[in-house]
Amino acid sequence: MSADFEEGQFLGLPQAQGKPDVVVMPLAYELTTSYGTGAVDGPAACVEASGQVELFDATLGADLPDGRRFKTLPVWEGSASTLRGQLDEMVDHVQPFFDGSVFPLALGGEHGILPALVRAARRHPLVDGDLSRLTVVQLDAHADLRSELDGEVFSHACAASRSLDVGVGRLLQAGIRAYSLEESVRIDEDDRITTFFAKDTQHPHTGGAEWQRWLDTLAAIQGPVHLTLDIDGLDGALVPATGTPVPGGLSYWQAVETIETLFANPSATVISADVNEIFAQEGTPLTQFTAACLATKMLACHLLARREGRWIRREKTPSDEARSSFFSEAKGATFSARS
Ligand SMILES: [Mn+2]
Repeated sequence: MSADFEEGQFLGLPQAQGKPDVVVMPLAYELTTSYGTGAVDGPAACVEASGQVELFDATLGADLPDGRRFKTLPVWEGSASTLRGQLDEMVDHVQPFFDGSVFPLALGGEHGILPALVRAARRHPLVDGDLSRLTVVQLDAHADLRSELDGEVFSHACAASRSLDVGVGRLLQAGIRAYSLEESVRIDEDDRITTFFAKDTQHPHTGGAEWQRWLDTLAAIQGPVHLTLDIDGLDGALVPATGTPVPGGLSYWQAVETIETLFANPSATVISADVNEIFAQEGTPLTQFTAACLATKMLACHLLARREGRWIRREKTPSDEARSSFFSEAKGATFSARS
Protein backbone atom coordinates (compact mmCIF):
# COMPACT_ATOMS: atom_id res chain seq x y z
CA MET A 1 0.00 0.00 0.00
CA SER A 2 1.50 3.32 -1.00
CA ALA A 3 2.17 6.06 1.54
CA ASP A 4 -0.45 8.37 0.04
CA PHE A 5 -3.25 5.76 0.20
CA GLU A 6 -6.41 7.54 1.28
CA GLU A 7 -9.03 5.60 3.22
CA GLY A 8 -12.61 5.88 1.90
CA GLN A 9 -11.44 6.93 -1.59
CA PHE A 10 -11.87 4.54 -4.53
CA LEU A 11 -8.55 2.76 -5.19
CA GLY A 12 -7.21 4.72 -2.20
CA LEU A 13 -6.36 7.55 -4.58
CA PRO A 14 -5.79 10.91 -2.89
CA GLN A 15 -8.91 13.05 -3.07
CA ALA A 16 -8.78 15.80 -5.67
CA GLN A 17 -8.73 19.34 -4.42
CA GLY A 18 -10.95 21.58 -6.52
CA LYS A 19 -12.91 20.28 -9.48
CA PRO A 20 -12.29 16.57 -10.16
CA ASP A 21 -12.06 14.81 -13.53
CA VAL A 22 -13.67 11.61 -12.24
CA VAL A 23 -16.26 11.27 -9.47
CA VAL A 24 -17.13 7.96 -7.81
CA MET A 25 -20.59 8.15 -6.23
CA PRO A 26 -21.53 5.38 -3.75
CA LEU A 27 -25.34 5.19 -3.60
CA ALA A 28 -26.66 3.16 -0.66
CA TYR A 29 -30.10 2.52 -2.05
CA GLU A 30 -32.16 -0.51 -1.18
CA LEU A 31 -35.88 -0.48 -1.08
CA THR A 32 -37.05 -3.20 -3.35
CA THR A 33 -34.43 -5.95 -3.69
CA SER A 34 -36.31 -9.23 -3.96
CA TYR A 35 -34.39 -11.33 -1.49
CA GLY A 36 -31.17 -10.98 0.35
CA THR A 37 -30.36 -7.78 2.15
CA GLY A 38 -27.13 -5.86 2.07
CA ALA A 39 -27.32 -3.74 -1.08
CA VAL A 40 -27.16 -0.79 1.29
CA ASP A 41 -23.65 -1.79 2.50
CA GLY A 42 -22.41 -2.88 -0.92
CA PRO A 43 -21.07 0.45 -2.24
CA ALA A 44 -18.90 1.08 0.83
CA ALA A 45 -17.66 -2.54 0.72
CA CYS A 46 -16.75 -2.02 -2.93
CA VAL A 47 -14.77 1.15 -2.15
CA GLU A 48 -12.96 -0.75 0.61
CA ALA A 49 -12.23 -3.72 -1.71
CA SER A 50 -10.90 -1.34 -4.37
CA GLY A 51 -7.93 -0.77 -2.09
CA GLN A 52 -6.71 -4.21 -3.20
CA VAL A 53 -7.12 -3.59 -6.95
CA GLU A 54 -3.91 -3.02 -8.95
CA LEU A 55 -3.52 0.56 -10.13
CA PHE A 56 -1.79 -0.59 -13.31
CA ASP A 57 -4.12 -1.30 -16.23
CA ALA A 58 -2.56 -3.03 -19.23
CA THR A 59 -4.91 -1.43 -21.77
CA LEU A 60 -4.24 2.02 -20.35
CA GLY A 61 -0.53 1.16 -20.19
CA ALA A 62 -0.21 3.26 -17.05
CA ASP A 63 -1.23 3.46 -13.41
CA LEU A 64 -4.55 5.04 -12.54
CA PRO A 65 -5.30 7.93 -12.15
CA ASP A 66 -3.00 8.69 -15.11
CA GLY A 67 -2.55 12.31 -14.07
CA ARG A 68 -6.28 12.99 -13.58
CA ARG A 69 -8.03 14.11 -10.39
CA PHE A 70 -10.30 11.57 -8.68
CA LYS A 71 -12.84 12.13 -5.97
CA THR A 72 -15.01 9.64 -4.12
CA LEU A 73 -18.09 11.21 -2.57
CA PRO A 74 -19.38 10.22 0.87
CA VAL A 75 -21.90 7.39 0.73
CA TRP A 76 -25.28 8.82 -0.24
CA GLU A 77 -28.32 7.67 1.72
CA GLY A 78 -31.78 8.95 0.96
CA SER A 79 -33.89 10.52 3.67
CA ALA A 80 -37.29 10.84 1.97
CA SER A 81 -39.98 8.52 3.26
CA THR A 82 -41.15 7.46 -0.19
CA LEU A 83 -39.29 5.67 -2.93
CA ARG A 84 -40.14 8.37 -5.45
CA GLY A 85 -38.94 11.04 -3.04
CA GLN A 86 -35.64 9.17 -2.66
CA LEU A 87 -35.24 8.97 -6.44
CA ASP A 88 -35.67 12.75 -6.65
CA GLU A 89 -33.08 13.22 -3.88
CA MET A 90 -30.73 10.98 -5.84
CA VAL A 91 -31.22 13.07 -8.99
CA ASP A 92 -30.33 16.20 -6.99
CA HIS A 93 -27.24 14.46 -5.58
CA VAL A 94 -25.79 13.19 -8.89
CA GLN A 95 -26.98 15.86 -11.33
CA PRO A 96 -24.13 18.35 -10.73
CA PHE A 97 -21.70 15.74 -12.12
CA PHE A 98 -23.55 15.43 -15.43
CA ASP A 99 -22.30 18.81 -16.67
CA GLY A 100 -19.88 17.31 -19.21
CA SER A 101 -16.71 18.24 -17.33
CA VAL A 102 -16.58 15.17 -15.10
CA PHE A 103 -16.96 11.43 -15.59
CA PRO A 104 -19.46 10.17 -12.98
CA LEU A 105 -19.37 6.50 -11.89
CA ALA A 106 -22.10 5.38 -9.49
CA LEU A 107 -21.75 2.34 -7.23
CA GLY A 108 -25.09 0.85 -6.16
CA GLY A 109 -27.16 -0.08 -4.40
CA GLU A 110 -29.97 -1.80 -6.15
CA HIS A 111 -30.64 -1.37 -9.86
CA GLY A 112 -33.53 0.96 -9.05
CA ILE A 113 -30.90 3.76 -9.17
CA LEU A 114 -30.88 3.60 -12.98
CA PRO A 115 -33.92 5.80 -13.77
CA ALA A 116 -32.52 8.53 -11.49
CA LEU A 117 -29.12 8.41 -13.22
CA VAL A 118 -30.78 8.55 -16.63
CA ARG A 119 -32.95 11.44 -15.54
CA ALA A 120 -29.81 13.29 -14.36
CA ALA A 121 -28.10 12.56 -17.69
CA ARG A 122 -30.73 14.73 -19.35
CA ARG A 123 -28.67 17.80 -18.50
CA HIS A 124 -25.43 16.47 -20.03
CA PRO A 125 -24.38 18.72 -22.95
CA LEU A 126 -24.38 15.76 -25.37
CA VAL A 127 -27.94 14.84 -24.34
CA ASP A 128 -29.04 18.46 -24.04
CA GLY A 129 -32.50 17.79 -22.71
CA ASP A 130 -33.36 15.12 -25.27
CA LEU A 131 -32.95 11.66 -23.75
CA SER A 132 -33.84 10.01 -27.06
CA ARG A 133 -30.21 10.73 -27.98
CA LEU A 134 -29.00 8.50 -25.14
CA THR A 135 -28.21 4.80 -25.48
CA VAL A 136 -28.21 2.67 -22.33
CA VAL A 137 -25.95 -0.40 -22.45
CA GLN A 138 -26.97 -2.94 -19.80
CA LEU A 139 -25.23 -6.10 -18.58
CA ASP A 140 -27.66 -7.99 -16.38
CA ALA A 141 -29.11 -11.43 -15.68
CA HIS A 142 -32.57 -9.87 -15.68
CA ALA A 143 -34.20 -7.84 -18.41
CA ASP A 144 -35.58 -5.39 -15.78
CA LEU A 145 -38.45 -4.70 -18.19
CA ARG A 146 -41.39 -5.52 -15.94
CA SER A 147 -44.17 -2.97 -15.72
CA GLU A 148 -44.25 -3.54 -11.95
CA LEU A 149 -43.19 -6.06 -9.31
CA ASP A 150 -45.42 -6.67 -6.29
CA GLY A 151 -47.27 -3.46 -7.18
CA GLU A 152 -44.11 -1.30 -7.21
CA VAL A 153 -43.35 0.39 -10.55
CA PHE A 154 -39.93 1.58 -9.32
CA SER A 155 -38.76 -1.88 -8.29
CA HIS A 156 -35.24 -2.84 -9.41
CA ALA A 157 -37.04 -5.36 -11.65
CA CYS A 158 -38.42 -2.40 -13.62
CA ALA A 159 -35.21 -0.33 -13.90
CA ALA A 160 -34.93 -0.63 -17.68
CA SER A 161 -38.68 -0.08 -18.24
CA ARG A 162 -38.64 3.12 -16.22
CA SER A 163 -35.52 4.35 -18.05
CA LEU A 164 -37.33 3.89 -21.36
CA ASP A 165 -40.37 5.65 -19.89
CA VAL A 166 -38.14 8.57 -18.87
CA GLY A 167 -37.26 8.81 -22.58
CA VAL A 168 -34.09 6.83 -23.34
CA GLY A 169 -33.75 6.32 -27.11
CA ARG A 170 -32.13 2.92 -27.20
CA LEU A 171 -31.48 0.02 -24.83
CA LEU A 172 -28.88 -2.68 -25.57
CA GLN A 173 -28.82 -5.63 -23.18
CA ALA A 174 -26.58 -8.69 -22.77
CA GLY A 175 -26.30 -11.50 -20.24
CA ILE A 176 -30.10 -11.73 -20.01
CA ARG A 177 -31.35 -15.13 -18.78
CA ALA A 178 -34.11 -14.54 -16.23
CA TYR A 179 -37.23 -12.80 -17.52
CA SER A 180 -40.97 -13.09 -17.68
CA LEU A 181 -43.41 -13.56 -20.55
CA GLU A 182 -44.36 -9.88 -20.27
CA GLU A 183 -40.70 -8.90 -20.67
CA SER A 184 -40.22 -11.27 -23.59
CA VAL A 185 -43.16 -9.63 -25.37
CA ARG A 186 -41.83 -6.15 -24.68
CA ILE A 187 -38.40 -7.11 -26.08
CA ASP A 188 -40.12 -8.32 -29.26
CA GLU A 189 -42.41 -5.33 -29.64
CA ASP A 190 -40.39 -2.29 -28.53
CA ASP A 191 -37.97 -1.43 -31.33
CA ARG A 192 -35.81 0.62 -28.97
CA ILE A 193 -34.69 -2.60 -27.26
CA THR A 194 -32.00 -5.01 -28.55
CA THR A 195 -31.39 -8.01 -26.28
CA PHE A 196 -28.61 -10.57 -26.44
CA PHE A 197 -29.65 -13.59 -24.38
CA ALA A 198 -27.11 -15.58 -22.35
CA LYS A 199 -28.45 -18.85 -23.77
CA ASP A 200 -27.18 -17.64 -27.17
CA THR A 201 -23.94 -15.80 -26.26
CA GLN A 202 -22.89 -18.52 -23.76
CA HIS A 203 -23.87 -21.43 -25.99
CA PRO A 204 -20.99 -23.93 -25.89
CA HIS A 205 -20.83 -24.34 -29.69
CA THR A 206 -22.31 -21.27 -31.34
CA GLY A 207 -21.84 -18.69 -28.58
CA GLY A 208 -18.70 -17.18 -30.10
CA ALA A 209 -20.47 -15.88 -33.20
CA GLU A 210 -23.35 -14.46 -31.16
CA TRP A 211 -20.92 -12.76 -28.79
CA GLN A 212 -19.15 -11.19 -31.75
CA ARG A 213 -22.52 -9.78 -32.88
CA TRP A 214 -22.87 -8.13 -29.44
CA LEU A 215 -19.41 -6.58 -29.78
CA ASP A 216 -20.22 -5.40 -33.31
CA THR A 217 -23.42 -3.81 -31.99
CA LEU A 218 -21.44 -1.92 -29.33
CA ALA A 219 -18.89 -0.78 -31.91
CA ALA A 220 -21.69 0.67 -34.08
CA ILE A 221 -23.30 2.89 -31.41
CA GLN A 222 -23.33 6.60 -32.11
CA GLY A 223 -23.78 9.38 -29.58
CA PRO A 224 -23.88 9.52 -25.79
CA VAL A 225 -24.04 6.29 -23.77
CA HIS A 226 -24.73 5.37 -20.16
CA LEU A 227 -23.26 1.99 -19.19
CA THR A 228 -25.12 0.11 -16.45
CA LEU A 229 -23.52 -3.05 -15.09
CA ASP A 230 -25.73 -5.11 -12.81
CA ILE A 231 -23.13 -7.49 -11.40
CA ASP A 232 -25.62 -10.36 -11.54
CA GLY A 233 -25.04 -10.24 -15.31
CA LEU A 234 -21.83 -12.09 -14.46
CA ASP A 235 -22.05 -15.77 -13.71
CA GLY A 236 -23.35 -16.30 -10.17
CA ALA A 237 -20.10 -18.05 -9.20
CA LEU A 238 -18.26 -14.72 -9.53
CA VAL A 239 -20.73 -12.68 -7.49
CA PRO A 240 -22.39 -15.11 -5.05
CA ALA A 241 -23.44 -12.38 -2.60
CA THR A 242 -25.39 -10.21 -5.06
CA GLY A 243 -29.15 -9.93 -4.39
CA THR A 244 -30.20 -12.46 -7.03
CA PRO A 245 -27.23 -14.52 -8.29
CA VAL A 246 -28.10 -16.53 -11.43
CA PRO A 247 -26.07 -19.34 -13.07
CA GLY A 248 -25.14 -19.37 -16.73
CA GLY A 249 -23.94 -15.78 -16.93
CA LEU A 250 -21.14 -13.80 -18.51
CA SER A 251 -17.51 -14.51 -17.74
CA TYR A 252 -15.36 -11.83 -16.16
CA TRP A 253 -13.50 -11.41 -19.45
CA GLN A 254 -16.71 -10.92 -21.40
CA ALA A 255 -17.59 -8.03 -19.07
CA VAL A 256 -14.09 -6.60 -19.62
CA GLU A 257 -14.43 -7.00 -23.40
CA THR A 258 -17.80 -5.25 -23.34
CA ILE A 259 -16.34 -2.30 -21.43
CA GLU A 260 -13.23 -2.05 -23.62
CA THR A 261 -15.18 -2.31 -26.88
CA LEU A 262 -17.71 0.32 -25.84
CA PHE A 263 -15.17 2.89 -24.63
CA ALA A 264 -12.99 2.32 -27.74
CA ASN A 265 -15.85 3.25 -30.12
CA PRO A 266 -14.83 6.61 -31.61
CA SER A 267 -18.44 7.48 -32.58
CA ALA A 268 -19.85 6.97 -29.09
CA THR A 269 -19.15 8.85 -25.87
CA VAL A 270 -19.67 7.03 -22.60
CA ILE A 271 -20.82 9.96 -20.48
CA SER A 272 -21.50 8.02 -17.27
CA ALA A 273 -21.64 4.52 -15.81
CA ASP A 274 -22.79 2.53 -12.83
CA VAL A 275 -21.99 -0.79 -11.20
CA ASN A 276 -24.93 -1.95 -9.12
CA GLU A 277 -26.41 -4.73 -6.98
CA ILE A 278 -23.10 -4.90 -5.10
CA PHE A 279 -23.52 -6.69 -1.77
CA ALA A 280 -20.89 -7.02 0.94
CA GLN A 281 -19.86 -10.68 0.96
CA GLU A 282 -18.78 -12.13 4.31
CA GLY A 283 -15.77 -14.40 4.66
CA THR A 284 -14.36 -13.53 1.24
CA PRO A 285 -14.68 -10.18 -0.52
CA LEU A 286 -15.15 -11.89 -3.93
CA THR A 287 -18.43 -10.15 -4.82
CA GLN A 288 -17.37 -6.60 -3.94
CA PHE A 289 -13.83 -7.16 -5.29
CA THR A 290 -15.21 -8.34 -8.66
CA ALA A 291 -17.36 -5.19 -8.76
CA ALA A 292 -14.34 -3.03 -7.84
CA CYS A 293 -12.22 -4.61 -10.60
CA LEU A 294 -14.87 -3.90 -13.24
CA ALA A 295 -15.46 -0.36 -11.98
CA THR A 296 -11.69 0.17 -12.22
CA LYS A 297 -11.71 -1.19 -15.78
CA MET A 298 -14.40 1.38 -16.70
CA LEU A 299 -12.33 4.19 -15.22
CA ALA A 300 -9.16 3.00 -16.97
CA CYS A 301 -11.04 2.90 -20.30
CA HIS A 302 -12.42 6.38 -19.65
CA LEU A 303 -8.92 7.70 -18.94
CA LEU A 304 -7.66 6.12 -22.16
CA ALA A 305 -10.55 7.67 -24.16
CA ARG A 306 -9.70 11.00 -22.60
CA ARG A 307 -6.00 10.69 -23.38
CA GLU A 308 -6.74 9.68 -26.98
CA GLY A 309 -9.17 12.54 -27.55
CA ARG A 310 -12.32 10.40 -27.67
CA TRP A 311 -13.80 12.20 -24.67
CA ILE A 312 -14.15 15.95 -24.99
CA ARG A 313 -14.62 17.99 -21.85
CA ARG A 314 -17.77 20.08 -22.26
CA GLU A 315 -18.70 22.39 -19.51
CA LYS A 316 -22.29 23.46 -19.32
CA THR A 317 -22.99 26.83 -17.82
CA PRO A 318 -24.54 26.06 -14.48
CA SER A 319 -28.09 27.25 -14.16
CA ASP A 320 -30.14 27.52 -11.03
CA GLU A 321 -32.01 24.31 -11.05
CA ALA A 322 -35.06 23.79 -8.95
CA ARG A 323 -34.97 20.73 -6.74
CA SER A 324 -36.05 17.69 -8.67
CA SER A 325 -39.64 16.59 -8.23
CA PHE A 326 -39.82 14.59 -11.43
CA PHE A 327 -40.48 11.20 -9.86
CA SER A 328 -42.60 12.49 -6.97
CA GLU A 329 -44.98 14.36 -9.23
CA ALA A 330 -45.30 11.79 -12.00
CA LYS A 331 -48.60 10.04 -12.13
CA GLY A 332 -48.48 6.27 -11.79
CA ALA A 333 -49.83 5.86 -15.31
CA THR A 334 -46.87 7.76 -16.72
CA PHE A 335 -44.66 4.95 -15.54
CA SER A 336 -46.63 1.92 -16.63
CA ALA A 337 -45.24 -0.16 -19.47
CA ARG A 338 -46.44 0.69 -22.92
CA SER A 339 -49.07 -1.73 -24.05
MN1 LIG B 1 -30.80 -5.37 -12.96
